[in-house]
Amino acid sequence: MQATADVQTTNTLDGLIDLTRYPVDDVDGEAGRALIAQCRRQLDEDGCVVLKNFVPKKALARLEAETERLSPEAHYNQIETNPYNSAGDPEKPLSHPVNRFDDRTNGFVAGDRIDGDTIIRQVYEHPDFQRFIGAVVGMEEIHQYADPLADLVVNVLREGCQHPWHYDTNEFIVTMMTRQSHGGGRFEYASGIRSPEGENFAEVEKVIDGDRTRLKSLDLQPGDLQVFFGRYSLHRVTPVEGDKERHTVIFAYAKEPGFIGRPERAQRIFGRMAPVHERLLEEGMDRSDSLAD
Ligand SMILES: O=C(O)CCC(=O)C(=O)O
Ligand SMILES: [Fe+2]
Repeated sequence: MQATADVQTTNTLDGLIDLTRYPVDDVDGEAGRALIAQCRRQLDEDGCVVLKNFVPKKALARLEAETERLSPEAHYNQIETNPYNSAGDPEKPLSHPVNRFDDRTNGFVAGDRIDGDTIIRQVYEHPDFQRFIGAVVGMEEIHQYADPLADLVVNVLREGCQHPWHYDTNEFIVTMMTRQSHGGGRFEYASGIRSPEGENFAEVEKVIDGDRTRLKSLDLQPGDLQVFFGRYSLHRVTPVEGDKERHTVIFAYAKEPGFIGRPERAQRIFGRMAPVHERLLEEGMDRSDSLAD
């Protein structure tokens, strides 16, 4: 019976998302449409929207416990990166942004460690949530990755760990904070600092040098959901201070179904591959796309 199935689908988000404040289960209703319009306006202006307390207070202890349990499974890969995730350019001065390398020191828990009964996976996979995110980012449809490692990941930053200034290559990123550190671990960004028309290196250099005039710094808390267009907004997570880890969950979606990241990337980011990556490696992967770093 269709009606029963619908009711069940809708119900699973009950208690996991504050549906009164954020009616993602009714995007065609008046409140749903108003919410989407507001999110779209903010994304348009700022490239970022934060939905505070998206997960209701009652579910926070459970949410925090989920990534706390998973975090020992994180794979840490320390790399030196510039904002462009590219090689440096010896023709340019050392002060140029392309030559500004810094340590990226986070750990990732891969998606195949995150069970179906967790809040994070239930939200990530829920058709209503996907429809809502699609409407917010202006895409008719969005699809979960078909990559069992990179679809849903926990980003773990221990004391002293950071995610230095960078741009994303993903169209958009959806993150949910599940645990905040005692100090540091702030998400900072320079909205729209570059554009398809130009890199704006002079301004980027100022930001890397410590100029904070155009920066926004978010006070994210467990249960907050963030949608971010990181392709044109330079951003970072500042070093974590204190012995409490910072956890964010990254929900990865693509425009087309069936997206699988490159096997080499899986190996680098997660320290291993899934069977699907091994198969692709054997068959030889004829494709140019790759995931954002
Ligand atoms: O953990 C976060 O808040 C965001 C990290 C980030 O910028 C990224 O994964 O590209
Ligand atoms: Fe990023």
